[in-house]
Amino acid sequence: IGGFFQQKPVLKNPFLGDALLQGYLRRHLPSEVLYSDLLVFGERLVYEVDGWGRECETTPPKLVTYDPWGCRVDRIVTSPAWQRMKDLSAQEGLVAIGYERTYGEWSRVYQMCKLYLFSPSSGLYTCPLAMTDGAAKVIQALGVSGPTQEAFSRLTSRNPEDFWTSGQWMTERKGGSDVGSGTETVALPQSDGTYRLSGFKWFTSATDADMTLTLGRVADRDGRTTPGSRGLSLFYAAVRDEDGMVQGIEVQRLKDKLGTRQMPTAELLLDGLPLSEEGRGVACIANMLTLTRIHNSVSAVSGMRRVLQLARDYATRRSAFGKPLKDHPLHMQTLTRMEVETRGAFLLVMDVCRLIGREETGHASQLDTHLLRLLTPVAKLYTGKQAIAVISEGLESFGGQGYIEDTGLPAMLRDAQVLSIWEGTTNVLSLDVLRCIARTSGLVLQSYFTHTQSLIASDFLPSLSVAVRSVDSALCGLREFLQEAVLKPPGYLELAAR
Ligand code: MFK
Ligand code: FAD
Repeated sequence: IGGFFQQKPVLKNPFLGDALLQGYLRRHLPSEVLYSDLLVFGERLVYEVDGWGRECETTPPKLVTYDPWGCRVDRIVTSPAWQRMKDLSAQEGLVAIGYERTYGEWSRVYQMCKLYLFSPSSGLYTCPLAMTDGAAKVIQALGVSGPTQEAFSRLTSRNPEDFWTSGQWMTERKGGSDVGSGTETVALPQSDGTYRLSGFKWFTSATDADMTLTLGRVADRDGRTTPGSRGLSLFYAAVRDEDGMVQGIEVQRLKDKLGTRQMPTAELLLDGLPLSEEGRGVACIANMLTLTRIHNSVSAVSGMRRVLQLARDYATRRSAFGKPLKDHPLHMQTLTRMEVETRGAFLLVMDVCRLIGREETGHASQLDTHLLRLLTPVAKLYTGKQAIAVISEGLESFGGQGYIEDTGLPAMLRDAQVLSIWEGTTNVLSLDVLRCIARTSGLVLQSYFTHTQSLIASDFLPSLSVAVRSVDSALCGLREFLQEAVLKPPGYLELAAR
């Protein structure tokens, strides 16, 4: 009925459509091989992978608790598309690139650019990849040996047959932000040097992982444990046996979530899980947190970029009041505001990726190390919030269609909402920023101002303005504390306000 049908927005090669990304790479990493890898990957995303991403959303994972004969199996059934994402991730080196280091200190930037292109089409597969990358980093930092040697080579493999993903099981019912006092899982030493874990993990994403890193409290002979985060140790556990069945775990249920529905998030009962490595608890897993928080920031920016690419395309196809939306100055002003936010966030996040690449390849100065420590939580907390706002605005730019489920647009907003919650909420990360300022007697902040001065000198203003707003946001509501506890003598706040 009726003669008019609206053309839909068309996804084009996200690499070709991103002048800022291309410009950034040309400036810092001028490599034809890399450029052509991203170009080809961009085509693959449009013609192959984006459809799998939708399939992950429409065919969410299911938990099969018993087999037909009544045996407990706790099998998480994921869509074929989710399986294909795993193979693709290995083939494309989405974790491996960070460890092969073909581009030296710029390898992380390359890897994160590729993930930035992949993320909005990935059906949330970037979540297990973030944790996999974080686990590989922790294992590498602790020294690759014994069973973790095999784990490391699998986590960083390009061969789909060998490739493993990892979980990051920290949160328990009593504490997600405050894992130090909230963790009730007990680790009992065994005679063979391994540990058996007994506890309940309240949020475990990508529960179909092959291994996990998790926290527990080592018990002495009498079963006594040390309270607080000093009592926590880090454990490695292979989650599956050779037939791919979970071992030593009961999956209580899969969570019914606002978004991220493509990916299983379970409640797990760890019961006699055999373990091999004991680490240094919170301090050790902090390596993982740094990297997964960077992944989170990359996902946030890529969500903003994707909604903008689609909104721009739609503005050429949709007309109102006698002309295309692209010819309405007010509509274009809205898109331009989103563009500025996205560009600033991209530059901030890439700067953090650059810093971690320098640190991992031994090129980091003390200033770089300080900046990485300060800007990782700042970028995560700021872009997490920013993505929700920008993507919400993006949905509005499609009018009513932005609210219609099978356009795929509402899922973008649902999935963005988690970015400010997991991997540390906004306030918890704000406190992390303050803690690192306090623990370095303000040195990290001094490094930040030195850095921003050099950015002004090098015309890098978009990154600067976002970074300044980010720090402001991180410090918001905490100024009194800051002045009293840390900043009274040097007066950094006054400096920041200038
Ligand atoms: C698409 C991308 C998706 C990404 C994947 C998402 C999947 C979802 C995965 C999750 O959500 S996993 C769960 C994430 N959970 C959190 O992020 C917990 C949030 N809470 C915090 O971050 C708290 O600040 C923290 C648990 C770290 C506080 O614990 P404590 O024990 O009170 O910390 P404390 O005493 O400040 O620090 C203990 C040690 O850790 C210290 O080292 P030392 O013992 O050597 O002095 C700290 O320096 C170190 N540390 C803490 N935070 C750090 C850090 N080191 C470096 N960076 C940090 N951010
Ligand atoms: P709480 O710590 O109870 O926080 C509640 C509120 O209090 C928040 O607003 C917080 O900002 C605030 N708050 C807490 N402490 C302070 C403070 N000191 N000052 C000011 N405000 C404070 N966890 C895992 O370990 N592994 C996973 O795979 C995983 N996957 C997840 C998947 C999804 C979809 C979601 C939603 C969560 C997942 N989580 C996972 C859990 C997530 O990391 C935690 O929910 C998060 O860290 C917050 O912890 P909490 O839920 O205990 O909230």
